[in-house]
Amino acid sequence: MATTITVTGAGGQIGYALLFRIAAGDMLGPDEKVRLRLLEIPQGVKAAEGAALELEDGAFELLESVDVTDDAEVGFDGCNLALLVGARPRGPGMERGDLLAANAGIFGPQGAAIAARAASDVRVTVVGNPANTNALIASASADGVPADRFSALTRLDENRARAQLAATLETPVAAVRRVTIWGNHSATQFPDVSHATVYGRPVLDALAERVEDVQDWLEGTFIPRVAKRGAEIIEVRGSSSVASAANAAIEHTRDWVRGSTEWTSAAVVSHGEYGVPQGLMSSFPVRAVDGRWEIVEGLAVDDWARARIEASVAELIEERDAVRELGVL
Ligand code: NAX
Repeated sequence: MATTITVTGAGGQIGYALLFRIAAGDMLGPDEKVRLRLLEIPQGVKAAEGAALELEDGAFELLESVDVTDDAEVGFDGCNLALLVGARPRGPGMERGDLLAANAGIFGPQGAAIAARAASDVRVTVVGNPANTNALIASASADGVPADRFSALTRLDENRARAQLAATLETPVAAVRRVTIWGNHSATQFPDVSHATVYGRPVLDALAERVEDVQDWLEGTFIPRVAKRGAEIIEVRGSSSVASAANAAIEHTRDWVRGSTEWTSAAVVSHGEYGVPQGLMSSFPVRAVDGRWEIVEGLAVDDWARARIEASVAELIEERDAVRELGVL
């Protein structure tokens, strides 16, 4: 049996970077056949059709079929995995309320179509921004689908944080583990190294040998660099992160399906862990066990870290409340 994977925004940049890697087996492994459903809006269908032609030319042996559609009911029919990439970007002068309303108009109906048409084991990775709240909207609109089948991507932030630590410590990135992103996938996020290790040793100890004042470095260099990396990429590259975002989406979904022994970060529904209000889609340290994200519990959080987490969670609460005012939740 092949896995049916729906990619929304498949005609866009991240879609283009995702599809070929999925077809090549990078997400589900070399033994799992895949069927791709490319869901676009009418203006994006041509680009998705072009990608479908190239997928054909790739002669990927794991790829059983590719369908392009602008109908969500068709796009999510029988889908086991959905990557929700297509979203409404913030236009010039657009207020947050308008942005949330526009995205509620996308993720609400998509959540409903997932509930109506997807397979009973569906899992949904939300990439399109504002990713946490879009995941909340989709989940709230998917009657009968458990909220833990929805998660939003903060793996790119985690990867950025690990890479910055590795560069500073002059170690391979593989040696750096247990970096946590808390809160929202936005500039308020809290990249937390307090439990991170390098070759099994606390990162904080290793940093103390490299930088003059670890706390200053974290607050003045590391956290802003990670949180604003998206803007840095736009400035240097002239376009937003694409391949790194697609890579993170693949790693996130791969771990979710196939399991992860080490912890990672993902925005998942809160049951009140670490004081995050129940029902919010907030980023936590997680492990994937038997196809489910489990929040890593019992970590010590000091006052400084708690304040950082609360600041990001406050933003998620504001977004949720703005969406509630629209009558979506
Ligand atoms: P693009 O503008 O290149 O592509 C978006 C595509 O989505 C377009 O082809 C558009 O036609 C399609 N689309 C819009 N509404 C749709 C709908 N209702 N149904 C299906 N398709 C729809 O953007 P791209 O660079 O691919 O980025 C996609 C999203 O990822 C953006 O929201 C972006 O902000 C977000 N990102 C999220 C990241 C994360 O870590 N969570 C990092 C990268 C990226 O910034």
